[in-house]
Amino acid sequence: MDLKLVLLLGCMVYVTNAKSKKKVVEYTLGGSFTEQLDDGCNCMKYEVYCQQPRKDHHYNMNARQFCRSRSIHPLGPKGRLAVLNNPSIDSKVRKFIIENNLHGPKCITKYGFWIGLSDRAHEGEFAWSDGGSFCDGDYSNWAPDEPNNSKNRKGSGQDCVQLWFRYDYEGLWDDEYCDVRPKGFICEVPDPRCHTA
Ligand SMILES: [Ca+2]
Ligand SMILES: [Ca+2]
Repeated sequence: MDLKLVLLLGCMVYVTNAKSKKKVVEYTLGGSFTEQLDDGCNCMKYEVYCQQPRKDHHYNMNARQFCRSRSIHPLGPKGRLAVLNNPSIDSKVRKFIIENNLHGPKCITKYGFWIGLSDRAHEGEFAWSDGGSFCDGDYSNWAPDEPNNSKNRKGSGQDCVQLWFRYDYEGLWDDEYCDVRPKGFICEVPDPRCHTA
């Protein structure tokens, strides 16, 4: 191999490693469960992660990217922030969090978990992380007076949705600032063979 090319490759590896080392943020898995999908064949694994470290900064974006990197097998389909677009899976996830006390201080202190719903692209037009639209009449589970797109802390408002465990809301939905407070988050990871581990 040409010496220049070898040197160039060496530099590229070095830079990539330096970058990835800088980016590594550890997340704590609070718990997970696997659900069989309606097709009777495939499954979805739901992974509940505890609150992000404060240094994560771009909180929702980093949670989103992390979920997109998750897979059951290295070459298997990738995950995403959880799509809780029906009452069955929405209530199962909230129940799992409560039964395992993940809404308490052992897992989160900032009251919420990111899910895969946002109106980041167009204000007021929410969409799911799998590309699914969120239309009038579709299932929703908003907390009272939400989504309110509050601008108290940031002029651009609130565009990222959390399961909210503040007051007596046991995981009702709230639009929240995407990068003001660290949150827990919920990934869904396709599991074509329904592994339970
Ligand atoms: Ca908004
Ligand atoms: Ca709100």
